Amino acid sequence: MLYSILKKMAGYRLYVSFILLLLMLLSGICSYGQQLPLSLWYKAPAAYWEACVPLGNGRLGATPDGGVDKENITLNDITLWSGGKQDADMPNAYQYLPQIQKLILNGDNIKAEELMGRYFKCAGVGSGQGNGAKVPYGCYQVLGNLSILYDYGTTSTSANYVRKLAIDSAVASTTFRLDGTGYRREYFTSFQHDVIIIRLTASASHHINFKLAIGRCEHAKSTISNGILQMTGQLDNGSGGLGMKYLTQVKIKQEGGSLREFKDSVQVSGATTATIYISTATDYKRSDLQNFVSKTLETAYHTNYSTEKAQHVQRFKRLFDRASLTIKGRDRSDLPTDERLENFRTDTTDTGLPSLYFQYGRYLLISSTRPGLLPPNLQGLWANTIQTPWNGDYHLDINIQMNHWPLDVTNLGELNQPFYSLVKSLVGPGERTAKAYYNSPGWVAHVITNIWGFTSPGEHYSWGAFNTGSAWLCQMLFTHFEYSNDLNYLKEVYPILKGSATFYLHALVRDKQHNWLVTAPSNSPENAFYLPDGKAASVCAGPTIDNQLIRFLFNATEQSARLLKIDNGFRQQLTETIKQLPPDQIGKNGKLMEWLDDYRATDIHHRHVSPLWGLYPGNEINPNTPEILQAAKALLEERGDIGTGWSLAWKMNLWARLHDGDHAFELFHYLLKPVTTTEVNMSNGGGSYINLFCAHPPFQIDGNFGGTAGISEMLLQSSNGYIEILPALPKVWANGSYSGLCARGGAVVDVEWADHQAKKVCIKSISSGIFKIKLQKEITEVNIKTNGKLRKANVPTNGLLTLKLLKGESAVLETKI
Ligand code: FUC
Repeated sequence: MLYSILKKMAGYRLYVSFILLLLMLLSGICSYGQQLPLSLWYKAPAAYWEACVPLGNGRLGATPDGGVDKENITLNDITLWSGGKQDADMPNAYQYLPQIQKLILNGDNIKAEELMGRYFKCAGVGSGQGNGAKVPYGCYQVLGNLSILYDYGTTSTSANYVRKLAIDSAVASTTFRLDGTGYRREYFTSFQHDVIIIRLTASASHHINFKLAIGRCEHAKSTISNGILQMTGQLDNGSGGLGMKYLTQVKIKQEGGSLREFKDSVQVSGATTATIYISTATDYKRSDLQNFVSKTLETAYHTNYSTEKAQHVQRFKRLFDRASLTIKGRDRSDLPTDERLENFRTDTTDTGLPSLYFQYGRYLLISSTRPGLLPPNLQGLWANTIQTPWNGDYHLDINIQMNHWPLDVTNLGELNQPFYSLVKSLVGPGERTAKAYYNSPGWVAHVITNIWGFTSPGEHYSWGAFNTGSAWLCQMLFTHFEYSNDLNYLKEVYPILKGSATFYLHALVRDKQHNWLVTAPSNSPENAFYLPDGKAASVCAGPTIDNQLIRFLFNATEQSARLLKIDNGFRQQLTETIKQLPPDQIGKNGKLMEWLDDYRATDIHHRHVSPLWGLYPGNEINPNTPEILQAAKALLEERGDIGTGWSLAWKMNLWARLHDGDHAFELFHYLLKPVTTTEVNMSNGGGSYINLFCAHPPFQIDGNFGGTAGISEMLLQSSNGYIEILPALPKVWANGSYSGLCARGGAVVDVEWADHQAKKVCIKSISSGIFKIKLQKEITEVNIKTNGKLRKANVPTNGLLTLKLLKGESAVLETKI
């Protein structure tokens, strides 16, 4: 009986192995290259917060420092904000609008600014100049710190220390030996049961001794009962009252030894293993705080550790494993990441580092947002202070958008949902702001927003008047559609686009000099210029970026209405208005103009490269507009390479769009410049900390996402109506492969290349359509395999190969030179 069961099982196993092998072979048809193991690792504990490895499950974050005797684990919850809902609109601001517009259009920008300083800014203190923790705007804040004091009963020092983050499984570890015993800690923020878990083990029994406490430097009360350590508090609402509540519980499961409770800490002695569970939540959109936190804690606590970990890894991998990148060459993963970063300063042959960085951006995105919650903020979801830089908020003039640049192209489309839902939540407040300042229907958002729906202008006109933040958000929503071709999604977002387009249709004013329709007042984000009389001003009409953004929005809204077969009249109105928007202009020095008039910028190296929006992420500047393309390049050259972290990443994408892979790589090289300072630097300090977090400085995550997008943009582009394979490959990336990158139109692309030439390209279609593939010009022969049939294709004279694919079909192109 037993024999026959075993025989059946063996047969079953064989059968399963066969199926697995078949699946591997089948997926291998299109999936090129094997992803090398991916990790960040160090030989010493983190000496400062930006050296800690980040863990996150889209809601909870943890950054353990891996200290041997004393460990600090910084804890985060992406919803933990001070401040609260407020009405920050100046109710009668619109009354001053005609006067402000007239002044600007007559060249009296300074007088316009004076008026704006009084009547055309947000009511109150706005973001508190980026320090909004105690004002109504609020601030994203650290949740607290878990501190663990270990006791090894020895004065010996540790050996073989390794601190590691496996970004392909979202598990961190710390290992070392002490007096002959091996110690191991494992940490993860579970995607399964939504708790933070730390497991302590040792190679010998009863060797785990520690004291654990949880704290926060304000608004926190710690208590203990029935072995559960609890921290609770309520933050400032910024209006003199109490705001958001939070609750954190910690419970330890141990094998062997004993547990003692103190007033606000616990002590574990002589355990063989100990697993620490941290459950936490805020009352942001939740009324059952206590219930949720306890229930989540108990569910995880009663799940077997290995099962929990396996499920966590599996859920994470479901997203992470969709894309891979291998650049052949040297892989210096033998070096600890801090040394590797330092080595890369002079040795760019470490082609494993760009692959790691690419995947790290995807790791950080999966870890810092999740459907149903919030998009990644300025620091993703990792913060170690109460007053996070710039409030850890959502800036709409580059930062939140850059956070989402890699999303579609690197196959993480569902992570668009939190972004979409944040934008949707701005429509209501944005309609009130549109009325208050512009007496206009539709909705508008300016430069900054928070989880409380802030849409008013910023507190100072020099940066706070930029009013196409909302158009830029809409561009992101529409671009997501371009990748998926999902009409149901388009139907959902259409009212948001229409509301935004409605706003600009009403708010644009006639610039009599050129007879164009322009925004006024506005800024070219955070930059200023000299007026003819030599005075510096920031407020203007129709900066180039506004014209480009509105053109994109109107076109996208018109196209959406056409696809959805609605709003004919509205479509016509959009088409008519598009013709009246200012075109991109070239100044007398041959550079793309940043403003309507050919003003000189007060800072020609300014970090914001706003007029180049039309080149990337927009697409109106492209090879079909050669003169403007040239002028855009000239402007980019004048701006120079050096900048803040995100500015480097933006320029990397721009050089990729200009098909200059080596220059894009140079920018990537700057992005990986080792940085240790966290002092704010607004001009030239960009680089990376040793945990590969992007340094603005201070730490700001947009550069990570922009860098990942930049690498993708070097490998694949699809912004001009066709799919371009390896459009900006640098010399140092001669051979390699990737799989799972996505192109507009609904294609998933895998490529294998050698000597800078694509050898094999696989296009999988996720939505039926006609795909145009731009071949590298050296290619002389193409064989196409569709549905198992091989045929030789004529190499088209214009280099564009057309493929018609039904949903789910794929084509393999084999090319020869
Ligand atoms: C904008 C940028 C800054 C910084 C801040 C968070 O103000 O100009 O460089 O990224 O956002």
